[in-house]
Amino acid sequence: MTAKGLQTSTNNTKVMGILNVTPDSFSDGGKFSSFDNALIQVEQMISDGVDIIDIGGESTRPGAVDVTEADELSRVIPLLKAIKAKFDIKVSIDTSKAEVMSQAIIHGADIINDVRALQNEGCLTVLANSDVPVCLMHMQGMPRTMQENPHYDDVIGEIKQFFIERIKVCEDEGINRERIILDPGFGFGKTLEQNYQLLAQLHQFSDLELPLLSGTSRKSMIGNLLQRNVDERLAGSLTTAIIAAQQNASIIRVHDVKETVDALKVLSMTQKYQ
Ligand code: 9MG
Repeated sequence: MTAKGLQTSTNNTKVMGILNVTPDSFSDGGKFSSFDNALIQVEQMISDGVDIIDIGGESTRPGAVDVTEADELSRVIPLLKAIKAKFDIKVSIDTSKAEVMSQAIIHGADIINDVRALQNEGCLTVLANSDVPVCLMHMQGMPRTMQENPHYDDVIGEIKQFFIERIKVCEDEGINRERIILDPGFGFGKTLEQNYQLLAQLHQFSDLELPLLSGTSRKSMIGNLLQRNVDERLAGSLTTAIIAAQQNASIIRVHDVKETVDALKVLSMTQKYQ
């Protein structure tokens, strides 16, 4: 599979459903951290029209503490194997650890989603030795402290420069650009204003000619703007999904699959006549 195949010209945006398998899952209250519940959640997302399931065994929310490799492997790999055995669905593994990437690829992962853009030791080599697409996300700082004082002189320009550098590093290592997906990393070391500037100007990354992933679902950029708790952010999440899709985002990463699929279908119907 190449990531380039994910690129959209008219609206054919893919929906990536979030499956957090951490005890402190971001906004499902850890409801789906048990194995069986996770599989039920996958089945539901498939019937709701999901294109890709993104499994994450490390919490990357602001302030999150590190998880050991052994814990992450034990959370992610058995679930990946079970999903691949039971369902016909693409699976992305959200990890920054080389060993988790390696095991995930062996067990059939379709995409590696790395919020640290393959900057951790060994990650480039693992990807170079595979043919799996990879999502390179931008983050300023590290999850524990990234929201303390984010600063940019030019948020779009600096993120674009980061992408250009990481694409070059990947290509030099033998990961060709056809396998790369880019993600500006909403909420990862960005103020509220910077997040909305990024969302409004997502099209500015189009000249890199790679698929874009947008992940705003239920994030603080919505909660803080609207003064809504995490379970009250659906309208905000859908609005941001549509704004991203209108600028040709190829993948939207969401908690609320059914509602997002519906919203994208409505958008797609209007785009036929534009
Ligand atoms: C794991 N994770 C949490 N938020 C994310 C986002 O916005 N993008 C990507 N690629 N991964 C994310």
